[in-house]
Amino acid sequence: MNAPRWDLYLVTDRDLARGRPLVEVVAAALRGGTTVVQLREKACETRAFMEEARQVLALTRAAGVPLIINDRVDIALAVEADGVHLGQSDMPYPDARRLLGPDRIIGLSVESVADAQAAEAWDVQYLGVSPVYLTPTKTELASALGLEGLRQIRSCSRHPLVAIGGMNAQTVVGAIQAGADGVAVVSALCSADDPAAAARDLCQQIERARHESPTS
Ligand code: TZP
Ligand code: MG
Repeated sequence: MNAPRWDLYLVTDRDLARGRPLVEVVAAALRGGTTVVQLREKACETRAFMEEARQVLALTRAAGVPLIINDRVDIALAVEADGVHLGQSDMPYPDARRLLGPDRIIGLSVESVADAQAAEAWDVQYLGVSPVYLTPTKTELASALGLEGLRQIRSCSRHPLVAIGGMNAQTVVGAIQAGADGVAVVSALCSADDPAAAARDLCQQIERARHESPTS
């Protein structure tokens, strides 16, 4: 696996896939240029989660992009996924690193400048800056960081930043220009009429953001 590119990071949600099999949505998103996939299952039996992870892993390996498992260090190890994503209430980073070893990806959600400062001590591969905007996709979120919060986290963190929450073709430019290395999306890909076309569009917006100054 080459060094990961965080540009367009798909977080899956089977309930938002409009009845389509998740693997179909992931395959289309990869065709459109998605650079990371996180499998996120909140109500799935372990065995079904593992079977799905193995199917998605075949797709991500073929595309040369990392597969990250949300929360479940055990499943990431069992299926030999590329890494895990941890929230602030999930397994602490040092324990996850001990189990996963030095080479697997560990990403961590940060919801405040204080969370990002605490993560300076850890060799995480990226921080998920969460949420930039409030979103119907995850309703238990208390408040949004906004672009100003993202900028503040950029200024105090050495890690790559992936912006999440309300990211879509209209909002990604602002997030990249505020210092995000990439954007993570759920509904903008899982619920798109054409996830491949939606991914291509998002990739174009990300490239545009990198080549335009914030005021132009
Ligand atoms: N973590 C923070 S916001 C969020 C998650 C999983 C959901 C983002 O969903 P969407 O549809 O991309 O706004
Ligand atoms: Mg979690």
